[in-house]
Amino acid sequence: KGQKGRVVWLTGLSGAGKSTIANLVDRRLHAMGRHTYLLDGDNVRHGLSRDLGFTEEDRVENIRRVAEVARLMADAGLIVITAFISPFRAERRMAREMMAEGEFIEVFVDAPLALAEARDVKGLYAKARAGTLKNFTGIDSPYEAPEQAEIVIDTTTVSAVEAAERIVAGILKT
Ligand code: GGZ
Repeated sequence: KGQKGRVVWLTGLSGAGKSTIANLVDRRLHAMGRHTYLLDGDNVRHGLSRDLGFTEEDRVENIRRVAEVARLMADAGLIVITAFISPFRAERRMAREMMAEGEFIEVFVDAPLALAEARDVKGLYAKARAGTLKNFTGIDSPYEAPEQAEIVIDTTTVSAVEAAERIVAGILKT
């Protein structure tokens, strides 16, 4: 019997750890024989959304496209894992409403701005503070934290591996 599609929607600041967790979830499900697909900036912003930047308008369009593609893939029976900042509640709600009840799992990868900024793995926060990178989430572009996420990962106390385990458990029980 084919598997039921799911969209596992990770949201959080740049540097919160979304991609790391998403990759772990993807690998773990794959190892269990599940058919998955990971959508993230690496495979979307260089292709499907290559014409888009980081203005509010462009982010809204980016997330709309990601949601539509995720829905198509979930319709085909895949467990789709998405890892985008997706800063706006309205667009996350739109993505949720495209899916059948229970097939959309929102995961808030919660990292305090101060922590993400202190790590600054790619040096983007420094550029945003210096004003050379505009519209940076958390600095001069908003992030609307989820209020109804199915899963909340407090990254100050939960490791990426543990986060992935919790998410996989959450997917398997629904
Ligand atoms: C936020 C930016 C920006 C601006 C480039 N604001 O940490 P990263 O580098 O690897 O992940 C961030 C990624 C965010 O793209 P998304 O497609 O997830 O954003 S959204 O959901 O809002 O459409 C960051 C990099 O792109 N980046 N400029 N101004 N992040």
